[in-house]
Amino acid sequence: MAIDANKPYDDENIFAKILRGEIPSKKVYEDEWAYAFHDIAPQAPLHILVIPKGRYVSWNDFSASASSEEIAGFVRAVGKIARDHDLVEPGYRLLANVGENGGQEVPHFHIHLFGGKPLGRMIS
Ligand code: D5M
Repeated sequence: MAIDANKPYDDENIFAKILRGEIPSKKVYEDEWAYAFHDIAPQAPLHILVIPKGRYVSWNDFSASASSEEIAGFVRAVGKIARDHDLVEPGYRLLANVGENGGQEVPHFHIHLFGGKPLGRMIS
């Protein structure tokens, strides 16, 4: 079920637990700002989730409240993960679901990175 992105951050959400190491994940990258792991239900041959280490429910509060350093660190991490997976030449897709109409299910901001095949014009 889609979440209300305007609620306060819930420290018991599943990605918070992954960040704390309380539940397992297939990690592909980690630095000071970001943690990335394989999606549990991949929708493309490569489907990675990149999450900030900070406590943000969605793009709404991340874009409004994160420091410039944090935003830059996170964005650079997403780019590095794409390069490290040789996605620059074939291309890939980035997606962030936001709130109820966006179909967001996990209330910790995340970017989906899809790759590994031609993805068509859009995922809806
Ligand atoms: O997408 C939330 C995504 O999170 C969805 O593609 C499944 C994925 N997911 C949920 N639980 C896990 C665990 N435990 N590991 C890896 N991936 C997970 P949304 O944008 O919120 O709709």
